[in-house]
Amino acid sequence: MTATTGDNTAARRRVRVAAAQMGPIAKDESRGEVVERLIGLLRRSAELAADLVVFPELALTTFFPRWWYADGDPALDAWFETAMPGPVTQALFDEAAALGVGFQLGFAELTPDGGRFNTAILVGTEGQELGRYRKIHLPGHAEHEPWRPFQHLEKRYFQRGDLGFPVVDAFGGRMGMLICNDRRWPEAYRMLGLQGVELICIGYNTPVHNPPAPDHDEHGDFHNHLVMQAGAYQNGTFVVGVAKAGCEEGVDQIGGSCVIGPSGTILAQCSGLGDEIAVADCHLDDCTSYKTTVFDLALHRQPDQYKALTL
Ligand code: CDT
Repeated sequence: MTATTGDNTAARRRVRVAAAQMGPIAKDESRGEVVERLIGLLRRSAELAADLVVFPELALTTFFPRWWYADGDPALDAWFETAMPGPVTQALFDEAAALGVGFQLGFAELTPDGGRFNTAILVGTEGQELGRYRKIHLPGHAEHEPWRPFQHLEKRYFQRGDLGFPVVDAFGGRMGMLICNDRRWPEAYRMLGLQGVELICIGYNTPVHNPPAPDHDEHGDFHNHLVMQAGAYQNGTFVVGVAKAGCEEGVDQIGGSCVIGPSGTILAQCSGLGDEIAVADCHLDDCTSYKTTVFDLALHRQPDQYKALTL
């Protein structure tokens, strides 16, 4: 665990953020067991006086898109949540409210009308949902590809998010969410940057090995930080990136969960591949010098020259 603290004058807006990395979740680990792990991370974060705890993408289950399921297979439906909170996850919301800590949680969402999304929610210190984001950049493939050592079937199991890139004013600042592969796309950060975002929460599950491009594997940790640090700096915002890490059902996933400042530098980082917390104070007013000078978006952007971006 690493910790950074800065001065805490009343004039400066400060949110203490815990990047709550998780180690692997086994395929047969129950929701109840996972929620107990999440509650443990929540309590440890509260002991560190965190205001906001950020959990990974699809934090309630193993990363199930690595397996093929035929349409309509009830085993696929079992990975999805039909209510949030639901009967099992309610305990997490209750504990957060009792501790007075907010959190961001990723999960697979099955809506009443059959919509399937890779979703994250932001929950306030009273256990109330403040905002919801549904992943827009879905990686991988839609058909079974047996040549792969493991599947990445997000394009099959999820629809593209239909909520845009929302921001929500909470924790004394302007918050946004992205999910995993979104973090590799500058447009995703910029959509939030254009709305004045000051802190972006990002959960991820990233295999070390990318079967279609194995030559990228050795750069996985570098690429992870490269894109998040650039996204932070180029939009004058804090970024909190949180992994589900370690060897999950035979697939190694990267760690490197961290809190990044608007300078683009890493303020705190997990060191291992298991359940671990990295905490940092995010002084949100530190965003201002970036947002009002080199990345004054209203002053310096040249959108009429960017038309190809929306073709
Ligand atoms: N979960 C997720 O989005 N993972 C992707 C893996 C890319 S390789 C198909 C990522 O961008 O980390």
